[in-house]
Order: sequence, then structure tokens, then C-alpha cells
Amino acid sequence: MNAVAPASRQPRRRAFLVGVALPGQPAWSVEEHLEELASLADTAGAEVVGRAVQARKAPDPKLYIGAGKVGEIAARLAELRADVVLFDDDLTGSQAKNLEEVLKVPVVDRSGVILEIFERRARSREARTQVELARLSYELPRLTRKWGHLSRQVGGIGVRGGEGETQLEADRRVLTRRIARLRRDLQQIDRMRRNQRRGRSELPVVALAGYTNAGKSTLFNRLTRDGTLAEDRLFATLDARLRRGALDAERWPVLFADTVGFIRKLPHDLVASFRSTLDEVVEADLVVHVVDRSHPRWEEQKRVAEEVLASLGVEPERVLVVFNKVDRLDATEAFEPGALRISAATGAGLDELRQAIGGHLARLRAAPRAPLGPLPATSGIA
Ligand SMILES: Nc1nc2c(ncn2[C@@H]2O[C@H](COP(=O)(O)OP(=O)(O)OP(=O)(O)O)[C@@H](O)[C@H]2O)c(=O)[nH]1
Ligand SMILES: [Mg+2]
Repeated sequence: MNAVAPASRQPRRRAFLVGVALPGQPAWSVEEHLEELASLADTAGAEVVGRAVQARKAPDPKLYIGAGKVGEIAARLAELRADVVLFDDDLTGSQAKNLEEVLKVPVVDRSGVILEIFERRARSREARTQVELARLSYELPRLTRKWGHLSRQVGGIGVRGGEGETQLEADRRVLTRRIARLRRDLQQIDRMRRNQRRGRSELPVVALAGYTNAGKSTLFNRLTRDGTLAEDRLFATLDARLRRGALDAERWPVLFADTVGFIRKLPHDLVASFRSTLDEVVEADLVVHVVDRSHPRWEEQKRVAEEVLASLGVEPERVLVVFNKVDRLDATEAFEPGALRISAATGAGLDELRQAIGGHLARLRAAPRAPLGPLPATSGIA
């Protein structure tokens, strides 16, 4: 199942990346997306040994790219001793299968790579259930592939090896049943979470959200003085975490939530499965949208995160944008007037951020939606 991430004792897989430039998509944007796919591959434990881009009017229904290009790539794979091919866009099951027949190595699309990272990272029961659900929902429509082993893997009834119609149907049945089971498990976990949420204090919740690697966990640690180290890896955080922090000297206590990062072309099923983790964002009183301002494509990352937030139903009024990693910027660099600029690494700008959060919470508290907790209280909590 893990085509990119090998069992730990094997050498790193050698990955070849493929991107497609569709009409209206500038070359730099394809390059940039491939660059991100490269860091995803690296996070998934593969070494990138080559890449190819093809401009097309539309994806080829059979192979996604042109047959000639596939031939070229096949030759380069041999030369580079690549043993897995990663596509930046989603492939159908039959496209992946057709490509694998020609290329003779596993072919994985971007969603598949992200899934593998999530599978490696998931620790809690909830995260593992969510990832498994996402994996099976991803595999189900792709079942044209040689999944003879699958029914065995999910503890089912299938016999090994068969690739015929019957085997396919059996696999499909096993998958569907397992998916239903996982959904029920998640609903149960979700109910538990809701109860916990109801039972927990009246403190306002401030969720940190944003693109993966933006610095959410670093900021979270700063704001809550927790010693957990941040990791320079994509999707270091898979579970929402909650911890108490204070907004000012009067110690207005709030709960901060650290959350899973967003990424462009985030598999839809994955978003759906992480829904209950993301509920922390959906139900937060305020969402602090952390942007890595030092990233060359910060604007696009910001837009992607905004789209995800919007799709989760988070109103823009509830979002506070903060530009992080300004310590890496040239002092002369122009920036948006009035923007909150911080460095979670050095601590610069954090007082202003706390003030801004306090201001927003107070303002939102006046608005009808947010049933917020106590105003700046000298209650001595936190
Ligand atoms: N220079 C600099 N680096 C930072 C800053 N904030 C975070 N980082 C680094 O950026 C990397 C990612 O930080 P994290 O806090 O793990 O980012 P995240 O948004 O939680 O990432 P995911 O959980 O993977 O989505 C780490 O190497 C941090 O040390 C900052 O203000 N300045
Ligand atoms: Mg994190």
C-alpha cells in the first residue's frame, strides 16, 4: 500500500515527478507545484531523482499525459534508477494502472503521497481512524487496480491473487463495509469530543490555522509556553491540540488550539475525514490564520488556506491574519500596512498579536454569534 514510503530498513525510494501544464497555467506555477510535490515526497521518505512537465490542452483519458511522453519517461526511469513515479495531479484508477503497465513501477498521485504522510504521522486513535477512512475512500473508486490482496489486508474474506471480476467485487464489498464501520467509529469519537467540548470551561477558543509549515505549532508553543518542539516537516501536526494561554498581564485566559495544516490540492476525502479535528477551527471563537510570509509563494498559500476556511464555513470576520517568520525577511521588504507581523521563532510581535486577539474577541463577544466566556478577568486562572 505504501508505494512511496518503504518499510524502514529498505533504502529510500527514488521518485520521479510528473506535472502537467494545462491551458492558463503558467510554467512557474507548475514548477512551484512540483517543488511542493518534491517536499511532500521527501516528507514521505522518498528521494527525488528527476522530473518532467508536459503542456497539454487536457489530460489524456487513458494515460493523463501523452503516450510519447510516457515512453520518454520510461527511458529516463531506467537511466535514473527511479522506482516510483509521482504525479502532481489526481489520476483515475485506470490511468494509474495503464501508466504502471508501461512504466513498470508504482505510480502514485499527489493525494496518494499526502495520504502516505498522514498514515505515517497519525498517532491518536482518532487520527488513525480518520486516515484509514480517507485511504479507503481514496482506494474505492480506484479499485480497477490489482487489489487482490486488499480483502486479506482489511481482515476480510477475499482469496489472494485473483484479479477477476469476482475478486474486484469482493474487494469492493469489504471496503464498503469497512468504510461504514470507520464512519460509525468516527461519529462516536465525534460525540465524545462534543461532550468534552460542552463540558469544558467557558473559555474562548482561539484556533491557529493555516498552510502546512506556516509556524502554527511554534506559535502555539509560544502562546501556551509549552516546550514541544516544532518540526520543519509538512503535516507535523495531525491532531488538534488544545492548551490554555493568557492574553495579557491581566491574564485573560483563553484556550488555544493547534491544528492540522492545509495544502493545495488537499484530497477532498482527507478534508472530510479530518472534519472532526477541524471542528476545533469551525467552532473556535476566533481563527488566527498563520501565514509564512517568508515563503516565496505565501500569497498562494494564503489563498488556499482562505479557501479551506471558507469551505469549512468560517466567516471572514472570525479570522485574524498574521504574517509569521518576518525574521527571515529583508528589513526593506514592503508589506501590507496594518498587518500583524510576528516571528514565532524569536517572539517578536507577540504582544501585539495577543492584544489584537483580545480586541477581536471583545468585538466578537458583542456580536450575536459568539457565546464567549468572561471578559479580561483578574481571576487568576491560567
Ligand atoms: N525563521 C523562522 N522559522 C519559523 C518561525 N516559525 C516557525 N518556524 C519554523 O518553521 C517550521 C515549521 O514550523 P511548525 O510550527 O511546525 O509549523 P506548522 O504550521 O505547525 O506545520 P504543520 O503542523 O506541519 O502544518 C519549523 O522549522 C519552525 O522552527 C519563525 O517565526 N521564523
Ligand atoms: Mg504543526
